[in-house]
Amino acid sequence: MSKKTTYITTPIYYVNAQPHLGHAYSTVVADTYSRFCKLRGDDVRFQTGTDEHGDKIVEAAAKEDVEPHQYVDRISAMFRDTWPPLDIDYDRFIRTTDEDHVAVVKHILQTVYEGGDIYFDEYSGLYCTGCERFLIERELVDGKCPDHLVEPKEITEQNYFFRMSRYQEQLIEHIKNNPQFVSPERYRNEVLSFLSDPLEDLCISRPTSRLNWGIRLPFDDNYVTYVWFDALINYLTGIGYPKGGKFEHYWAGAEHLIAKDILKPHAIYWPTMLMAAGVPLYQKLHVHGYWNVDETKMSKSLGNVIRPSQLVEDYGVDTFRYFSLREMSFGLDASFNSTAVIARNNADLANDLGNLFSRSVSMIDKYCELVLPKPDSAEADDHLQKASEEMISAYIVHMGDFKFHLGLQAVWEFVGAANRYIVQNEPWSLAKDETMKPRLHTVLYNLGESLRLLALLLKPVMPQTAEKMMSGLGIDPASKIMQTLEQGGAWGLSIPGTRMSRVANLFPRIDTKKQSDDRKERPKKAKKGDNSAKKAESQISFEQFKDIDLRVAKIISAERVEKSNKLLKLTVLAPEERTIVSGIAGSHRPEDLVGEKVIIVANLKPAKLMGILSEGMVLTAEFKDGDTNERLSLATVAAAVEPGTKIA
Ligand code: ME8
Repeated sequence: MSKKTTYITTPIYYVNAQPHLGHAYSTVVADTYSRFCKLRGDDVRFQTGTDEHGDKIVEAAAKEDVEPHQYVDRISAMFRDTWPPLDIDYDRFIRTTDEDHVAVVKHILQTVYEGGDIYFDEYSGLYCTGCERFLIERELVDGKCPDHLVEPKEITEQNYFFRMSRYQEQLIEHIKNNPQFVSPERYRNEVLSFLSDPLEDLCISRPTSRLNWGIRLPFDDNYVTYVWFDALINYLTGIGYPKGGKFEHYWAGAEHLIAKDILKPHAIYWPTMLMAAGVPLYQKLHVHGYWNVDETKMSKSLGNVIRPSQLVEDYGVDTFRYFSLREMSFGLDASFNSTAVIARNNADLANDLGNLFSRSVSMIDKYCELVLPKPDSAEADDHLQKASEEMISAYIVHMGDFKFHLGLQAVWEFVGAANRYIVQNEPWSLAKDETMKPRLHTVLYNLGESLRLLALLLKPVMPQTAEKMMSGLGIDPASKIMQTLEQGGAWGLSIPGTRMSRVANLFPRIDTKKQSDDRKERPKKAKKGDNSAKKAESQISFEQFKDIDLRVAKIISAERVEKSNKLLKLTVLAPEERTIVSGIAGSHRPEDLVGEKVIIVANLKPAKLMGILSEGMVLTAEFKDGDTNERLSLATVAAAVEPGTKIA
């Protein structure tokens, strides 16, 4: 069976500004999707690039007092250099100044012109330089362009027009018959609502007397091509249109990714252009929302523009990739703030995933000399396997639907299940009993297998982390079981006897204090009521929690400590007899306590209180009795629980 093809594209970014968080997000999404499709077994092509024509670029170059071609070379290179540190693995970086692109734009223009869909006409209209297009009256707010807050200029010009209106009904039909054509649904509805009014034709030329920097019309040398008509065609150029098998092969699987700002050119201009040129329409348009920073629109004038290099430096590439995909519900706006990134790093990555990995590998090290043990076939743990299967099916559906946050949620449910599996099975207790060795081996094998599946599924989102995990697990990334979900998604493919290795912490915790000191010169408004970082800071790892030995203790006698109003001397069974001195005399009468089953910290270092050696601590909750009296309530358990039972 031949492979499904997927051709995923990002917008080609304008070179009038430097790369920022928004560009980084779109490109990370496309890269993750491309890697996910490869994992699914597709034949994938991924394209990004830069949009280099138009008057905005001429203005930006003039500000720097350089020629447009020098300017675009410089900024385009900045975009190109931005991607390797973010692990963006594209197949082509296209520039609209590339020779092959210029030729394809001319070819399409000529085809559409000869087909009768381009005509020459005089036009008067309100032109906004920021938008690089004529605006219609109803788009203005208080007479100004709502995006650029300037009054558009009245211009009368002779120009070439694309007969877009001719394709209005055909486009409406197509969108109605193909629910997946524009998604999420809110953007599909927005496009249909726009199309409920008559569509105007599109002015697709600029006289060279006004703008010289662009692709000349093949049928009139006095004009250059309107930048959007030029830019959209990049999606065809990059896969070899019009000739060659590569074009037909990949175009059949074309999916575009954009943000909501450029919905209209992609959902209306582009499909009608394709119809006029006789090219089949793309398959899907995926539209995401906008990132704000600390709830505020990102803008140069506010000084809150976040650069991709800063993101990598501050948080590390995989933490940024994970955060952006986990935090934004695709299609909706989201707010970026450093507190939230650190919280996700410390809780989801360092605590949940990082600890699962390091504990599992260190137990395999301790009990099996770092070699993956052979599971006892009679000892299968179906529920863990079932949880892994549920994770994989949810992951495939959600990642394929651009619901990355749900895909990752499914993965983290499994991380939680694997962490609970350790607690439930206590490998450290199994290791104490020689007869439990087969069981211990099964548990450790299952942990190794869970980690392999996690590395496989996390590869598209966090390529470096997945590699580190594979290296720790001793699995060659080129091995068959790590190539596609089909080859590696089944449970039980890890090979017993594989030598593993200790690798550094997957995710060091990020110290919020250090971060804020480092970032003093770039102060950030903290999000109101956001305690997530504080919460993450005070969290302890499972390792740390495991070290606290909480047990049920039965009080068999209680008496006041001489010369103390606060202290009681308790004798408890937990299950062995021990003495604990506790400050509960103000809240409890000794005679009421005998027979109570309380919770104690059993491994607290013994300490002398009023000359009595106290071996542990009784847990209590503080409360107010009336306005002033502080009282303590003992944490107790049901009578049927045996003394000495471990609390987990
Ligand atoms: O529009 N949040 O280029 P552009 C999320 N050249 N994504 C954002 C964002 C934000 N705050 N800001 C920008 C152009 N983006 C044209 C495209 S395509 C044929 C031509 C991302 O540099 C998002 O992908 O203004 C958005 O659609 C794109 O950058 C706009 O990039």
